[in-house]
Amino acid sequence: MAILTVSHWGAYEVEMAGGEAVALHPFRNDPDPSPIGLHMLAPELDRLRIRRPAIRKGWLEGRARTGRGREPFVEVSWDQAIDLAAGELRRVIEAHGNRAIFGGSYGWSSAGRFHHAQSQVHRFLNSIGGYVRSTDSYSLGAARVLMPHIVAPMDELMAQHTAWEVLAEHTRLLVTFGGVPAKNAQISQGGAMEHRIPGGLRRMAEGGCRFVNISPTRDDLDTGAAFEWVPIRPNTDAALMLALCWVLQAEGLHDEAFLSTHCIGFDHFLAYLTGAADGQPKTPAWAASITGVPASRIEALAREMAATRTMLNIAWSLQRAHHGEQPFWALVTLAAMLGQIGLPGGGFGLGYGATNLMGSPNARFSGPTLPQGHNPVRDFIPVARIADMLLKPGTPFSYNGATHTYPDIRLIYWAGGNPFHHHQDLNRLMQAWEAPETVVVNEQFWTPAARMADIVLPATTTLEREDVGYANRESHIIHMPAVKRAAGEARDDYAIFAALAERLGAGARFTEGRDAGEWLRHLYGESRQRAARAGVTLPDWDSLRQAGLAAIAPPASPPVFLADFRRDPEAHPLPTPSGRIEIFSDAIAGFDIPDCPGHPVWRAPAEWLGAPSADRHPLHLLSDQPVTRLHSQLDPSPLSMADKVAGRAPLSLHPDDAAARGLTDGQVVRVFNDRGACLAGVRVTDAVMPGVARLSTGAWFDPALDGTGLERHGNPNVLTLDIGASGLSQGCIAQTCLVEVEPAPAEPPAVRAHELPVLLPMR
Ligand SMILES: Nc1nc2c(c(=O)[nH]1)N[C@H]1C(S)=C(S)[C@@H](COP(=O)(O)OP(=O)(O)OC[C@H]3O[C@@H](n4cnc5c(=O)[nH]c(N)nc54)[C@H](O)[C@@H]3O)O[C@H]1N2
Ligand SMILES: Nc1nc2c(c(=O)[nH]1)N[C@H]1C(S)=C(S)[C@@H](COP(=O)(O)OP(=O)(O)OC[C@H]3O[C@@H](n4cnc5c(=O)[nH]c(N)nc54)[C@H](O)[C@@H]3O)O[C@H]1N2
Ligand SMILES: [Mo]
Repeated sequence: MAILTVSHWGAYEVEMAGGEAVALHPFRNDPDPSPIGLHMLAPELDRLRIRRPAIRKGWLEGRARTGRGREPFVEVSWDQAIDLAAGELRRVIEAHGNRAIFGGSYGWSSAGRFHHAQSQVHRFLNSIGGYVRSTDSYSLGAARVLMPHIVAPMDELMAQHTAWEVLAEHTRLLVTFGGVPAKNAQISQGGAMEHRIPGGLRRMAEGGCRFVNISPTRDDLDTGAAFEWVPIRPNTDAALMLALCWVLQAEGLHDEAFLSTHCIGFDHFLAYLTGAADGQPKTPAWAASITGVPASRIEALAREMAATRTMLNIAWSLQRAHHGEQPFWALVTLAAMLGQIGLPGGGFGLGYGATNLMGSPNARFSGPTLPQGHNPVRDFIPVARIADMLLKPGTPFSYNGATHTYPDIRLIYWAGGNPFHHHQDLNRLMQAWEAPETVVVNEQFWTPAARMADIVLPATTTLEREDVGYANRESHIIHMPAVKRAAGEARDDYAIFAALAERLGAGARFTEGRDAGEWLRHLYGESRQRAARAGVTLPDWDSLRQAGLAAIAPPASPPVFLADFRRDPEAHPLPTPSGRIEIFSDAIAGFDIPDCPGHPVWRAPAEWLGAPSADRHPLHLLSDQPVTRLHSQLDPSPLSMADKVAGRAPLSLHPDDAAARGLTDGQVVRVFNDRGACLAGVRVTDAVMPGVARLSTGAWFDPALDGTGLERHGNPNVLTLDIGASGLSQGCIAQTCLVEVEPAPAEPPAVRAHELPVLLPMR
């Protein structure tokens, strides 16, 4: 086998010459390799590497808090950089305690289990007394809080999804809300070693399964055959699901036995469904007026679902919205009424296509993981409440039934994430970012987050360090040798944190006396024992290094989601308070949260096509996951750049919406609302429904800094809304956003996102 490397996009074969990697090729065992990672060696990326530690000029000279993102950087030696960063950590801890350090450091980092930047930074901050953390994720903010109350924790559910081969054999109808986007399943956290979604969908279609895609966009499903597309107004799916429930109930098509043996609270929900509770029956006509889906189609679809083996699926994007808990809760309720949960090919899926994990059959064990130590600091934020925290220290917020208080942050440490990619309302975040006294960032590239920092420490990439690649339910565990020299003076995050810990008197606590090679051997050894307990035999570390990879066989019988629970709910109760599926949750009802009652409901989001503000901003903006990148990672690569329109991120518009504004394909436009504006390049396509604009995430944030809030590159997050999904979860709601589009001014400002900052030598 050739030398392998692993990224979130999958494994690649490394072509070497003279001891250095010169090219990457698809992994021969992968049936549908992703092109994204093939570009990791591109000179366009290398040019943007951070080569030396760098300090923002205004911070170095007088600790000025303004000037982030505008000022030049002064390059310093590692010794000076470690002194400055360690000195600042010590000063803040002595003056304000560890509660003044925000180390949530959200982000995907890179594949490779040991050099995982999140684990590294958290372990380091714990070794020096702890930090304010963040909970949940941008991915699943609403679902991670909701699902444990009503079925089980998301991680547990994701890893149990019914395997593709079972779906191909048994599912006769797949009704999906938000497609099964194969573009998204290019990735898996830790490495999609065998991409299964394109083949899985094809085999389902060949096996005679019929597909209905309910989505504002058509191209998020590709089965290789024809399918039905039901366009729906964004953020209204909960209303449609309720109407499907209403038809099942009205026509007696619901499974009363399943509801009484495996669920609780159906009666309570029924009062709402029929309108007994609020005077509004959730009929197809009612839902049609909200969703734009014809009432006749809703009625027929409910009957079709009840008549055959039906799998329901929902994209994660639906809960990345205001009241995003509701479509997930309504989907579970609809599936419970159909009564096929736990049967092969029936029931529901939470994000088939969101990553390669859901539906992958291989054995499950916990891979090599760096222990994070103990964090004595109790303060935390729900991950997407960062700007609120920075702007409103001391203010209370509600989360999962309790009230907490935003801490007063003086120092931010980030490694492995890009807040100026991932957060909403970036103009507001820019303002909030002036609050902390110091921002330290470990980065590989001069990303927007690096440019917004005070102390920038250059980190190596996966290609420059030895590691081990593993992801849940994937086909292989893979040794990743270092295949090139580090760029400039870049160091492994581990080495950076070991040096900082040493300077702060916590060296032994952080390293436990191990170097990187010794940690790898140790962590792999532990994981190998866990694998053995799960019935998987792995070679020892030296043999894995020799062989390059080891296969992880699928278990004899592929997973069927919640099959044990269905067979015997007494012996295999769910980890909910009742042990059953909670269509009504006493716990959530007891929290008494105005915007999240005790059962699924339709609540109009703050912005949608039915909102009053749609008069001024009549397009619903979807900022979905990009086809040619993972978030902002590798945005400067040739693959990502080839997808841009006039050098800006492509904005998909329906032909009618383009024509109504006199816009043509390839034109540069200004996308705007009251929060900000960005420039983008128009792509006219009937793959988006009228009234919907699509601007995928990940174009590196390029603020014009001219006081108008204009962004030049097409980053949707200058437009998105920065409020929580609800008082229950406080999740990210990027998909709730109205905009208007107009031609850009003549001679629009050039994009400068991929330029290096001014780097000055130390005087
Ligand atoms: N509008 C809108 N916004 C969204 C979303 C949306 O749907 N719409 N989706 C949200 C979602 S689901 C997510 S998960 C987030 C993703 O947000 P992020 O995970 O923050 O985005 P990435 O671009 O993956 O950022 C990872 C960063 O880590 C750096 N990095 C990689 N490896 C290493 C390493 O080894 N060491 C160090 N020090 N750094 C490293 C990379 O260079 C990159 O800058 O975005 C969210 N934002
Ligand atoms: N290539 C690539 N793959 C990725 C990522 C990436 O950055 N690049 N990011 C990964 C990460 S971190 C995550 S969390 C997952 C996210 O996975 P998702 O959140 O599921 O992904 P999205 O692409 O945002 O949305 C999926 C589809 O939902 C549709 N949709 C949006 N709003 C609505 C709605 O209100 N109703 C309906 N019915 N449909 C709607 C969109 O049109 C889109 O086609 O993707 C992962 N996969
Ligand atoms: Mo995500």
